[in-house]
Amino acid sequence: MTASDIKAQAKQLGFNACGIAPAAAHPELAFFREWLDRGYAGEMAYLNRSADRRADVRQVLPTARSVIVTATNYNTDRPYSTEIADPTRARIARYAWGDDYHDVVGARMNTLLDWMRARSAEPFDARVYVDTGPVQERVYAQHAGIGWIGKNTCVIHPEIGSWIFLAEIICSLPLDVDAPALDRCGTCTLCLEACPTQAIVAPCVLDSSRCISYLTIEKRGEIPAPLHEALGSHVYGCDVCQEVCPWNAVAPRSQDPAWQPRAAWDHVSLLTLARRTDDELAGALCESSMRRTKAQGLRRNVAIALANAETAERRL
Ligand code: B12
Ligand code: SF4
Ligand code: SF4
Repeated sequence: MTASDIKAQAKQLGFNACGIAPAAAHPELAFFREWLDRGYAGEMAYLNRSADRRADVRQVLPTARSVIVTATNYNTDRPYSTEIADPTRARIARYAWGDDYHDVVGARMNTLLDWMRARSAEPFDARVYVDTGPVQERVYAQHAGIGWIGKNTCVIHPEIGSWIFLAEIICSLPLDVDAPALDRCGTCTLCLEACPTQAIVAPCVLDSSRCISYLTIEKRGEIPAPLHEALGSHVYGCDVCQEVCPWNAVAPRSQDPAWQPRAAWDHVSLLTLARRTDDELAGALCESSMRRTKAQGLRRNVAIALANAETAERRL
Protein backbone atom coordinates (compact mmCIF):
# COMPACT_ATOMS: atom_id res chain seq x y z
CA MET A 1 0.00 0.00 0.00
CA THR A 2 1.65 3.23 -1.17
CA ALA A 3 0.99 6.87 -0.33
CA SER A 4 -0.65 7.24 -3.78
CA ASP A 5 -3.00 4.32 -3.05
CA ILE A 6 -4.12 5.99 0.18
CA LYS A 7 -4.67 9.36 -1.53
CA ALA A 8 -6.69 7.71 -4.32
CA GLN A 9 -8.86 5.96 -1.74
CA ALA A 10 -9.33 9.22 0.20
CA LYS A 11 -10.58 10.85 -3.01
CA GLN A 12 -12.91 7.91 -3.58
CA LEU A 13 -14.37 8.42 -0.08
CA GLY A 14 -15.16 12.06 -0.87
CA PHE A 15 -12.23 13.91 0.69
CA ASN A 16 -11.26 16.97 -1.34
CA ALA A 17 -7.55 16.81 -0.55
CA CYS A 18 -5.17 14.41 1.14
CA GLY A 19 -1.48 14.78 1.93
CA ILE A 20 1.12 13.15 4.15
CA ALA A 21 3.44 14.84 6.64
CA PRO A 22 6.30 13.28 8.57
CA ALA A 23 5.47 12.61 12.22
CA ALA A 24 7.99 15.11 13.55
CA ALA A 25 8.28 18.08 15.92
CA HIS A 26 7.94 20.70 13.17
CA PRO A 27 9.40 24.12 14.08
CA GLU A 28 5.98 25.91 14.04
CA LEU A 29 4.80 23.69 16.91
CA ALA A 30 7.12 25.54 19.31
CA PHE A 31 4.94 28.66 19.04
CA PHE A 32 2.07 26.95 20.84
CA ARG A 33 3.60 27.37 24.33
CA GLU A 34 4.38 31.02 23.74
CA TRP A 35 0.77 31.53 22.63
CA LEU A 36 -0.51 29.92 25.82
CA ASP A 37 1.87 32.01 27.96
CA ARG A 38 0.50 35.19 26.40
CA GLY A 39 -2.98 34.18 27.60
CA TYR A 40 -4.32 33.87 24.05
CA ALA A 41 -6.15 30.63 24.84
CA GLY A 42 -8.60 32.49 27.11
CA GLU A 43 -10.41 29.98 29.32
CA MET A 44 -9.81 26.94 27.05
CA ALA A 45 -8.01 25.07 29.86
CA TYR A 46 -7.90 21.83 27.86
CA LEU A 47 -5.28 23.42 25.60
CA ASN A 48 -2.98 24.06 28.58
CA ARG A 49 -3.55 20.58 29.94
CA SER A 50 -2.54 18.93 26.66
CA ALA A 51 0.40 21.24 25.80
CA ASP A 52 3.09 18.55 26.20
CA ARG A 53 1.30 16.14 23.89
CA ARG A 54 0.65 18.90 21.33
CA ALA A 55 4.40 19.51 20.94
CA ASP A 56 4.82 16.39 18.77
CA VAL A 57 2.38 13.71 17.53
CA ARG A 58 4.84 11.07 18.77
CA GLN A 59 3.70 12.04 22.29
CA VAL A 60 0.26 10.78 21.24
CA LEU A 61 1.48 7.71 19.33
CA PRO A 62 5.14 6.89 20.13
CA THR A 63 5.52 4.66 17.05
CA ALA A 64 4.18 7.34 14.69
CA ARG A 65 6.04 7.80 11.39
CA SER A 66 3.47 9.54 9.19
CA VAL A 67 0.45 11.85 9.52
CA ILE A 68 -2.15 11.46 6.76
CA VAL A 69 -4.13 14.71 6.64
CA THR A 70 -7.43 15.17 4.80
CA ALA A 71 -9.38 18.30 3.93
CA THR A 72 -13.16 18.38 3.41
CA ASN A 73 -14.80 21.34 1.68
CA TYR A 74 -17.91 22.51 3.58
CA ASN A 75 -18.64 25.66 1.58
CA THR A 76 -22.28 25.90 0.44
CA ASP A 77 -24.24 28.18 -1.84
CA ARG A 78 -25.09 31.04 0.52
CA PRO A 79 -23.86 34.67 0.67
CA TYR A 80 -21.04 35.66 3.01
CA SER A 81 -22.04 37.36 6.28
CA THR A 82 -20.14 40.45 5.11
CA GLU A 83 -22.59 40.68 2.16
CA ILE A 84 -25.65 40.87 4.45
CA ALA A 85 -26.40 44.33 5.80
CA ASP A 86 -29.52 43.44 7.86
CA PRO A 87 -28.60 43.72 11.60
CA THR A 88 -31.68 41.64 12.60
CA ARG A 89 -30.50 38.58 10.69
CA ALA A 90 -28.58 36.02 12.81
CA ARG A 91 -25.00 35.36 11.72
CA ILE A 92 -23.99 31.73 12.16
CA ALA A 93 -20.62 30.40 11.03
CA ARG A 94 -20.69 28.46 7.77
CA TYR A 95 -19.07 25.34 9.24
CA ALA A 96 -21.98 24.90 11.68
CA TRP A 97 -24.93 25.00 9.24
CA GLY A 98 -25.08 21.29 8.53
CA ASP A 99 -24.35 18.06 10.40
CA ASP A 100 -21.67 17.78 13.07
CA TYR A 101 -18.36 17.36 11.20
CA HIS A 102 -16.82 15.44 14.08
CA ASP A 103 -19.30 12.61 13.38
CA VAL A 104 -19.45 12.82 9.57
CA VAL A 105 -15.73 13.31 8.84
CA GLY A 106 -14.80 10.96 11.72
CA ALA A 107 -16.85 8.12 10.17
CA ARG A 108 -15.22 8.70 6.75
CA MET A 109 -11.74 8.71 8.31
CA ASN A 110 -12.50 5.43 10.09
CA THR A 111 -13.60 3.96 6.75
CA LEU A 112 -10.25 5.06 5.26
CA LEU A 113 -8.37 3.50 8.16
CA ASP A 114 -10.34 0.22 7.85
CA TRP A 115 -9.44 0.13 4.15
CA MET A 116 -5.75 0.72 5.03
CA ARG A 117 -5.77 -2.08 7.58
CA ALA A 118 -7.33 -4.46 5.06
CA ARG A 119 -4.76 -3.51 2.39
CA SER A 120 -1.62 -3.40 4.51
CA ALA A 121 0.69 -6.42 4.40
CA GLU A 122 1.56 -5.84 8.07
CA PRO A 123 -0.35 -4.63 11.12
CA PHE A 124 0.31 -1.02 12.16
CA ASP A 125 -0.57 1.43 14.94
CA ALA A 126 -2.92 4.31 14.18
CA ARG A 127 -5.05 7.06 15.71
CA VAL A 128 -7.81 9.03 13.96
CA TYR A 129 -8.67 12.59 14.98
CA VAL A 130 -11.06 15.25 13.70
CA ASP A 131 -10.53 18.22 15.97
CA THR A 132 -10.78 15.67 18.76
CA GLY A 133 -7.18 15.02 19.82
CA PRO A 134 -4.11 16.81 21.22
CA VAL A 135 -2.76 17.54 17.73
CA GLN A 136 -1.93 20.90 16.08
CA GLU A 137 -3.86 20.01 12.97
CA ARG A 138 -2.96 23.13 10.99
CA VAL A 139 0.78 22.57 11.34
CA TYR A 140 0.56 18.97 10.11
CA ALA A 141 -1.80 20.07 7.30
CA GLN A 142 0.77 22.61 6.13
CA HIS A 143 3.55 20.01 6.24
CA ALA A 144 1.32 17.55 4.39
CA GLY A 145 1.07 20.11 1.56
CA ILE A 146 -2.70 20.68 2.05
CA GLY A 147 -2.30 24.46 2.30
CA TRP A 148 -0.41 27.22 4.03
CA ILE A 149 -1.29 28.81 7.38
CA GLY A 150 -2.66 32.24 6.44
CA LYS A 151 -2.27 35.43 8.45
CA ASN A 152 -5.82 34.79 9.72
CA THR A 153 -4.33 31.51 11.12
CA CYS A 154 -6.49 29.29 8.87
CA VAL A 155 -5.10 26.68 6.49
CA ILE A 156 -5.75 27.84 2.92
CA HIS A 157 -5.75 25.32 0.06
CA PRO A 158 -4.69 27.13 -3.14
CA GLU A 159 -7.73 25.85 -5.10
CA ILE A 160 -10.37 25.13 -2.45
CA GLY A 161 -9.70 28.06 -0.11
CA SER A 162 -10.06 27.82 3.66
CA TRP A 163 -13.64 26.50 4.07
CA ILE A 164 -12.25 23.09 4.96
CA PHE A 165 -12.37 20.67 7.86
CA LEU A 166 -9.06 19.04 8.71
CA ALA A 167 -8.69 15.47 9.97
CA GLU A 168 -5.75 13.11 10.34
CA ILE A 169 -4.63 9.52 10.71
CA ILE A 170 -1.42 9.32 12.71
CA CYS A 171 0.20 5.99 11.88
CA SER A 172 3.35 3.92 12.30
CA LEU A 173 3.69 3.27 8.53
CA PRO A 174 6.76 4.93 6.93
CA LEU A 175 4.88 6.48 3.99
CA ASP A 176 6.28 8.83 1.30
CA VAL A 177 5.64 12.38 2.49
CA ASP A 178 4.60 15.53 0.60
CA ALA A 179 6.42 18.85 0.37
CA PRO A 180 5.08 21.50 2.77
CA ALA A 181 2.71 24.11 1.28
CA LEU A 182 4.18 27.53 0.52
CA ASP A 183 2.89 30.79 2.03
CA ARG A 184 0.85 32.73 -0.52
CA CYS A 185 -0.47 35.59 1.64
CA GLY A 186 2.17 37.97 0.31
CA THR A 187 1.66 41.59 1.38
CA CYS A 188 -2.11 41.20 1.93
CA THR A 189 -3.46 42.22 5.36
CA LEU A 190 -7.23 42.21 4.64
CA CYS A 191 -8.10 39.76 7.42
CA LEU A 192 -6.22 41.72 10.11
CA GLU A 193 -8.05 44.90 9.10
CA ALA A 194 -11.51 43.31 8.83
CA CYS A 195 -11.65 41.50 12.16
CA PRO A 196 -14.47 43.19 14.13
CA THR A 197 -12.67 42.77 17.48
CA GLN A 198 -9.01 43.17 16.39
CA ALA A 199 -8.38 39.62 17.56
CA ILE A 200 -5.63 38.95 15.00
CA VAL A 201 -2.96 40.81 16.94
CA ALA A 202 -0.19 40.06 14.41
CA PRO A 203 0.07 37.94 11.27
CA CYS A 204 -0.69 34.29 12.27
CA VAL A 205 -1.34 35.25 15.91
CA LEU A 206 -4.89 35.15 17.23
CA ASP A 207 -5.94 36.27 20.70
CA SER A 208 -8.88 33.94 21.35
CA SER A 209 -10.12 36.00 24.28
CA ARG A 210 -11.12 38.69 21.74
CA CYS A 211 -12.27 36.38 18.93
CA ILE A 212 -16.03 36.22 18.31
CA SER A 213 -15.75 32.51 17.58
CA TYR A 214 -14.30 31.89 21.04
CA LEU A 215 -16.69 34.31 22.77
CA THR A 216 -19.85 32.83 21.23
CA ILE A 217 -18.84 29.14 21.28
CA GLU A 218 -16.16 28.38 23.85
CA LYS A 219 -16.60 31.04 26.54
CA ARG A 220 -18.79 29.97 29.44
CA GLY A 221 -20.69 32.47 31.61
CA GLU A 222 -20.87 36.14 30.69
CA ILE A 223 -19.26 37.64 27.60
CA PRO A 224 -17.27 40.75 28.70
CA ALA A 225 -19.50 43.83 28.19
CA PRO A 226 -16.88 45.93 26.30
CA LEU A 227 -16.96 43.32 23.50
CA HIS A 228 -20.77 43.12 23.16
CA GLU A 229 -21.15 45.80 20.50
CA ALA A 230 -18.46 44.31 18.25
CA LEU A 231 -20.31 40.98 18.27
CA GLY A 232 -23.00 42.60 16.07
CA SER A 233 -25.46 39.89 15.04
CA HIS A 234 -23.01 36.99 15.39
CA VAL A 235 -24.70 34.29 17.46
CA TYR A 236 -22.45 31.30 16.75
CA GLY A 237 -18.87 31.58 15.47
CA CYS A 238 -17.53 34.08 12.98
CA ASP A 239 -16.32 33.92 9.38
CA VAL A 240 -15.26 37.51 8.68
CA CYS A 241 -11.48 36.93 8.45
CA GLN A 242 -12.10 34.13 5.93
CA GLU A 243 -14.80 35.94 3.95
CA VAL A 244 -12.52 38.86 3.13
CA CYS A 245 -9.69 36.54 2.07
CA PRO A 246 -9.03 36.75 -1.70
CA TRP A 247 -8.37 33.00 -1.72
CA ASN A 248 -12.06 32.45 -0.82
CA ALA A 249 -13.39 34.85 -3.46
CA VAL A 250 -14.34 32.02 -5.82
CA ALA A 251 -14.31 29.10 -3.39
CA PRO A 252 -15.88 25.94 -4.86
CA ARG A 253 -19.15 24.77 -3.30
CA SER A 254 -19.82 21.37 -1.86
CA GLN A 255 -22.99 19.48 -2.87
CA ASP A 256 -22.52 17.08 0.04
CA PRO A 257 -25.92 16.80 1.83
CA ALA A 258 -24.10 16.74 5.19
CA TRP A 259 -23.06 20.42 4.93
CA GLN A 260 -26.21 21.93 3.42
CA PRO A 261 -27.78 24.48 5.78
CA ARG A 262 -30.44 23.11 8.13
CA ALA A 263 -33.76 24.93 7.76
CA ALA A 264 -33.59 25.99 11.43
CA TRP A 265 -30.50 28.17 10.80
CA ASP A 266 -31.00 29.18 7.17
CA HIS A 267 -31.76 32.92 6.74
CA VAL A 268 -33.02 32.95 10.30
CA SER A 269 -33.82 36.22 12.11
CA LEU A 270 -32.69 36.96 15.66
CA LEU A 271 -36.33 37.26 16.80
CA THR A 272 -37.24 33.85 15.37
CA LEU A 273 -34.29 32.31 17.20
CA ALA A 274 -35.21 34.06 20.45
CA ARG A 275 -38.83 32.83 20.22
CA ARG A 276 -37.93 29.15 19.72
CA THR A 277 -38.86 26.92 22.63
CA ASP A 278 -36.21 24.83 24.40
CA ASP A 279 -37.61 21.73 22.68
CA GLU A 280 -37.42 23.34 19.24
CA LEU A 281 -33.83 24.45 19.85
CA ALA A 282 -32.85 21.04 21.23
CA GLY A 283 -34.26 19.39 18.08
CA ALA A 284 -32.30 21.70 15.77
CA LEU A 285 -29.09 21.26 17.78
CA CYS A 286 -29.29 17.46 17.59
CA GLU A 287 -26.25 16.03 15.71
CA SER A 288 -25.25 19.60 14.80
CA SER A 289 -21.85 21.22 15.55
CA MET A 290 -23.84 23.92 17.29
CA ARG A 291 -24.75 21.64 20.19
CA ARG A 292 -21.46 22.73 21.81
CA THR A 293 -23.06 25.85 23.33
CA LYS A 294 -26.33 24.09 24.17
CA ALA A 295 -29.57 26.08 23.99
CA GLN A 296 -28.52 28.15 27.01
CA GLY A 297 -25.33 29.46 25.37
CA LEU A 298 -27.16 30.22 22.15
CA ARG A 299 -29.79 32.22 24.06
CA ARG A 300 -27.04 34.25 25.76
CA ASN A 301 -25.58 35.14 22.35
CA VAL A 302 -28.97 35.92 20.79
CA ALA A 303 -29.79 38.31 23.66
CA ILE A 304 -26.60 40.31 23.00
CA ALA A 305 -27.23 40.32 19.23
CA LEU A 306 -30.83 41.51 19.74
CA ALA A 307 -29.62 44.40 21.90
CA ASN A 308 -27.12 45.27 19.15
CA ALA A 309 -29.85 45.13 16.49
CA GLU A 310 -32.04 47.53 18.53
CA THR A 311 -29.13 49.97 18.83
CA ALA A 312 -28.47 49.70 15.08
CA GLU A 313 -32.15 50.35 14.26
CA ARG A 314 -32.30 53.39 16.57
CA ARG A 315 -29.33 54.84 14.67
CA LEU A 316 -31.09 54.52 11.30
C1 B12 B 1 -8.64 26.13 19.80
C2 B12 B 1 -9.25 26.22 18.43
C3 B12 B 1 -9.92 27.40 18.10
C4 B12 B 1 -9.81 28.66 18.95
C5 B12 B 1 -8.45 29.34 18.67
C6 B12 B 1 -8.19 29.51 17.15
C7 B12 B 1 -6.76 29.86 16.78
N1 B12 B 1 -6.62 30.55 15.66
O1 B12 B 1 -5.83 29.49 17.45
C8 B12 B 1 -11.06 29.46 18.48
C9 B12 B 1 -12.26 29.10 19.37
C10 B12 B 1 -10.92 30.98 18.46
C11 B12 B 1 -11.28 28.84 17.10
C12 B12 B 1 -11.94 29.48 16.07
C13 B12 B 1 -12.15 28.94 14.80
N2 B12 B 1 -11.90 27.68 14.44
CO1 B12 B 1 -10.90 26.43 15.53
N3 B12 B 1 -9.83 25.18 16.36
C14 B12 B 1 -9.13 25.15 17.50
C15 B12 B 1 -8.30 23.88 17.66
C16 B12 B 1 -9.06 22.90 18.58
C17 B12 B 1 -6.88 24.12 18.19
C18 B12 B 1 -6.16 25.31 17.54
C19 B12 B 1 -5.00 25.78 18.34
O2 B12 B 1 -4.31 24.98 18.94
N4 B12 B 1 -4.76 27.09 18.36
C20 B12 B 1 -3.59 27.65 19.00
C21 B12 B 1 -2.62 28.11 17.90
C22 B12 B 1 -1.39 28.76 18.53
O3 B12 B 1 -2.22 26.92 17.23
P1 B12 B 1 -2.54 26.61 15.70
O4 B12 B 1 -3.87 27.14 15.31
O5 B12 B 1 -2.28 25.17 15.46
O6 B12 B 1 -1.46 27.53 15.00
C23 B12 B 1 -0.16 27.07 14.70
C24 B12 B 1 0.42 27.84 13.54
O7 B12 B 1 -0.33 29.00 13.28
C25 B12 B 1 1.84 28.16 13.99
N5 B12 B 1 2.45 29.09 13.09
C26 B12 B 1 2.67 28.70 11.81
N6 B12 B 1 3.27 29.65 11.16
C27 B12 B 1 3.45 30.70 12.00
C28 B12 B 1 4.04 31.94 11.75
C29 B12 B 1 4.12 32.87 12.80
C30 B12 B 1 4.71 34.19 12.52
C31 B12 B 1 3.58 32.54 14.06
C32 B12 B 1 3.66 33.50 15.15
C33 B12 B 1 2.96 31.27 14.27
C34 B12 B 1 2.92 30.36 13.24
O8 B12 B 1 1.73 28.31 15.39
C35 B12 B 1 0.77 27.36 15.87
C36 B12 B 1 1.39 26.06 16.31
O9 B12 B 1 2.08 26.12 17.48
C37 B12 B 1 -8.24 23.35 16.18
C38 B12 B 1 -8.17 21.83 16.01
C39 B12 B 1 -6.78 21.31 16.32
N7 B12 B 1 -6.72 20.32 17.15
O10 B12 B 1 -5.78 21.82 15.80
C40 B12 B 1 -9.54 23.94 15.56
C41 B12 B 1 -9.46 24.44 14.10
C42 B12 B 1 -8.19 25.23 13.96
N8 B12 B 1 -10.63 25.37 13.99
C43 B12 B 1 -11.19 25.35 12.86
C44 B12 B 1 -12.24 26.23 12.49
C45 B12 B 1 -13.06 25.85 11.27
C46 B12 B 1 -12.48 27.40 13.22
C47 B12 B 1 -13.35 28.60 12.81
C48 B12 B 1 -13.32 28.91 11.32
C49 B12 B 1 -14.81 28.37 13.28
C50 B12 B 1 -15.71 29.58 13.09
N9 B12 B 1 -16.14 29.89 11.87
O11 B12 B 1 -16.09 30.23 14.03
C51 B12 B 1 -12.71 29.72 13.67
C52 B12 B 1 -11.57 30.42 12.91
C53 B12 B 1 -10.97 31.57 13.68
C54 B12 B 1 -9.51 31.77 13.28
N10 B12 B 1 -9.21 32.82 12.56
O12 B12 B 1 -8.68 30.91 13.65
C55 B12 B 1 -10.53 24.37 11.89
C56 B12 B 1 -9.66 25.20 10.92
C57 B12 B 1 -9.61 24.72 9.49
C58 B12 B 1 -8.66 25.59 8.69
N11 B12 B 1 -8.98 25.83 7.44
O13 B12 B 1 -7.64 26.03 9.19
C59 B12 B 1 -9.72 23.45 12.91
C60 B12 B 1 -8.41 22.89 12.32
C61 B12 B 1 -10.67 22.28 13.28
C62 B12 B 1 -10.78 21.23 12.17
N12 B12 B 1 -10.39 20.00 12.45
O14 B12 B 1 -11.19 21.47 11.07
N13 B12 B 1 -10.72 27.64 16.99
S1 SF4 C 1 -13.19 34.64 13.52
FE1 SF4 C 1 -14.00 36.76 13.52
S2 SF4 C 1 -13.42 37.63 15.52
FE2 SF4 C 1 -12.19 35.74 15.21
S3 SF4 C 1 -10.28 36.46 14.27
FE3 SF4 C 1 -11.64 35.96 12.56
S4 SF4 C 1 -12.71 37.91 12.09
FE4 SF4 C 1 -11.77 38.14 14.11
S1 SF4 D 1 -6.91 37.83 3.86
FE1 SF4 D 1 -4.88 38.11 2.94
S2 SF4 D 1 -3.45 38.02 4.68
FE2 SF4 D 1 -5.40 37.20 5.40
S3 SF4 D 1 -5.21 34.99 5.14
FE3 SF4 D 1 -6.17 35.78 3.24
S4 SF4 D 1 -4.47 36.20 1.83
FE4 SF4 D 1 -3.60 35.94 3.87
